[in-house]
Amino acid sequence: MKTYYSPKHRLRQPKAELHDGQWVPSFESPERMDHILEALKARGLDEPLEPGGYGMDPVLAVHDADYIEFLASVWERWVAKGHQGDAVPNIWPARTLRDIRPQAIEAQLGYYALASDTTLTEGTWQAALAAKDVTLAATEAVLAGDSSAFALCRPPGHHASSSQFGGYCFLNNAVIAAQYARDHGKQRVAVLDVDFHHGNGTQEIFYRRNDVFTTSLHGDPEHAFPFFLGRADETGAGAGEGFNLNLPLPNGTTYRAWADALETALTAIEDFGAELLVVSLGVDTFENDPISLFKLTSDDFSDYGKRLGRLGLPTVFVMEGGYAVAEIGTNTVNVLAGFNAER
Ligand code: OKP
Ligand code: ZN
Repeated sequence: MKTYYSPKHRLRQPKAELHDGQWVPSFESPERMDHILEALKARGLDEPLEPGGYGMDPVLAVHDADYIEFLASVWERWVAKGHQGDAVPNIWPARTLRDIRPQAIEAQLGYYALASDTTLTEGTWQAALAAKDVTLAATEAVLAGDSSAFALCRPPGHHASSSQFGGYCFLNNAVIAAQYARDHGKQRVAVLDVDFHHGNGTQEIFYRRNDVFTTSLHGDPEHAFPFFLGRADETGAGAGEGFNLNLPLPNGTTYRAWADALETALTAIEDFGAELLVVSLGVDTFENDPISLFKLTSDDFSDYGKRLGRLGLPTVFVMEGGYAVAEIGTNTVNVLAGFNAER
């Protein structure tokens, strides 16, 4: 399995994150990638490859043009206005206000944000662009005939919607991959999201479509971020009715129940007739993850990697979350090695 990676992710170095009422080091850190690279090497997986450039068309195929213009220019505008620190959204067109887009950058930050956990920083846009190129390179490898590929990217993507950032995400890498596969010959594509958090952006972008099946196992949004999307009754709309499957699970879920839900998702992917699978690979389901609530062990990641391998589909793995930094490498590589063992 080829791995694609770009050191440009380091250009995103968020200074801090407001957590439990305190500014703490950001959970979504550059060091996450170092630990995964180290584990790939230690376990004898292939050396990472650097991606080429894929331009903006694959991005504009799934994100709104005004949102992309905002992301591309926000840092310069923020600095030009004399602001010193990182840009943090803190006012929204909330339910009791007007749904309008004022010109002030402080207002646009909220207009284009879904949470204040995600700061905009000097190199964020360059890092996000590199992440989508890493993902597109992995997708291209699978479209060219590789059985699978791994996009080792950050920032992650699955919370990014057509027009909003948040949950540490800016461009939805998995969605960009799925759409790219649709535009390059695959008729039916499935996105399986195994990150602890619901992939609200992935759901939103494909919600009205029947050519991309989306399914997500996640902490019940009654108790977990992103709270406002991810319930089981969200099954798609219009032509997309029946093409979104949410499998919310309670706090404290262990592997037995998680693996049952995975089988439900895999069966649905087979019934759909997927020709290519994109896996939003978050490993924050781990028992010691600092911001998540499931209880998977490192061995469980190997087991579900095997189950994914047995599905037999061309598969693009796209890195999402995972914040237990000391174990993120082991858990990620366990999935990939388990998958490889079945191919
Ligand atoms: C991104 B991904 C801690 C909570 C802040 C919510 C989690 C975003 C997770 N202060 N943000 O799905 O792993
Ligand atoms: Zn997550």
